[in-house]
Amino acid sequence: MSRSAFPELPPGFRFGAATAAYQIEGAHDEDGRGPSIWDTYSHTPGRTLGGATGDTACDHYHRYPEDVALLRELGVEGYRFSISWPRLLPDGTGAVNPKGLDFYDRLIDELLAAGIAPAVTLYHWDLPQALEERGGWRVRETAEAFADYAALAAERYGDRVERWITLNEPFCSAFVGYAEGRHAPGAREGRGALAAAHHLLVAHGLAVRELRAAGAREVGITLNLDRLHAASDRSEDLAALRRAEVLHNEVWTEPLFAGRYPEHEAETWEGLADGPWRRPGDLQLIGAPMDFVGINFYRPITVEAVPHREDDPEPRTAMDIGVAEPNPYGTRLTTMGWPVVPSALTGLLRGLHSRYPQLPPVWITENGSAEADTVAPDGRVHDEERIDYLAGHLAAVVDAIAAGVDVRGYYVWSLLDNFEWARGYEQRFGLVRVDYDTLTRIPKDSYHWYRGLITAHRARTEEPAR
Ligand code: IFM
Repeated sequence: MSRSAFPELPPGFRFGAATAAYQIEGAHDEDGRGPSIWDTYSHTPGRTLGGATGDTACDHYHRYPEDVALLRELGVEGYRFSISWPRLLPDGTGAVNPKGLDFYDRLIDELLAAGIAPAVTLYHWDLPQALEERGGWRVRETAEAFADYAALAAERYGDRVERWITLNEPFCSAFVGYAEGRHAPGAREGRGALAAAHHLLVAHGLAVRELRAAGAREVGITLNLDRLHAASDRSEDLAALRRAEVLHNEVWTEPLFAGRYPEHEAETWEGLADGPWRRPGDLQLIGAPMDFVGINFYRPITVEAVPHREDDPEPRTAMDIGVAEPNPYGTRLTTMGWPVVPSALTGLLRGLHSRYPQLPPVWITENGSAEADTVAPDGRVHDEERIDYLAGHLAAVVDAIAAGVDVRGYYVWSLLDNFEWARGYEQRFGLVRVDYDTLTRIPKDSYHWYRGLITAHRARTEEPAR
């Protein structure tokens, strides 16, 4: 067991764990669920490592009582999971699937019975395929369909859900999905990606309106903002850094927290940004106040200029910004190849806090590491690296709070090893190991460490009973 000291978070700070529907549920064609873009993408040869799909994943759809028992034993106060849009609405709009609705009723009730507060993400990348065929996030109708789906979910589960997250990491949905093509739907279009980014923000705004109308308790969004550095002080790399700041961060933070589009967007996209997808009133819609912002953080990114490809039909896209290799930070890499630099989380949070006076309270909605876990002869998983990673990043949160950032809680990514998108099942992020042959769950040492941290936090911060 690791000796990593427990970081001391303030009284009232909350601990949780996170997952996402397509990454764990499986049961992809069961009980009326429709296909999502990730079903299509993962079933397309060559798209995912080893042809991995989410067809079975962790079989959470059938094993959720066991997984909730693991959460209860872990001692977390909250569980962040996502609803599969095509499980509720197989075609994205129209006919509702009652068995899909029932599944999340059962999950939520199981959580509440275990004393765990549900935090629901409405969109963690699994767009109904039927909507992609009608244009996907390139078209505004998808944002309108999302609002209807949000209203349906809020109406059904709003009495029991503590926290609603409209979108998870819209950067990935828009730019990794529609510009780089490394995620579903696998498109490579600069223009389509910019329209998608805007429609995702509109979808968020419309969903906030629906959630508020249904009396939702707390409403926010989850962003994967990045702490960025230039690979050198060459003017090309500094310009690449400027573009990356727009693309990774300001596309989202400026409309959400400052009521404006990014100042440097025109030079970033050479005139493409301000497309016909923008309508009067959109900024007001997108910028409606939220109760919190979720931040997913894993690693800092170094950018360097990559020459524009002559054969690229679009002027400038995410594909023009390269990530410098190897690790310029001189620190350990996780198996994702990501450098471990906890201070970058403090820097990111402090930067947001000083730039945006309107920033709502922050929740870290994902943080964790993929490691080369193995089962030791004693039957356990001794994942010291993950424990060090978590301890370091929680200490970074302590530093951010000390510097004045209002951080309320932390959801570790992830409860379970799961389907890591295009990288299949090789990357293991879980506190709990999943054997993909037997679907057996084995709590790792990091699980026991996190439980110890939560217990120590409670003992240190809670008022003794009189
Ligand atoms: O697994 C993903 C998750 O779905 C979104 N945030 C990053 C994680 C690790 O890559």
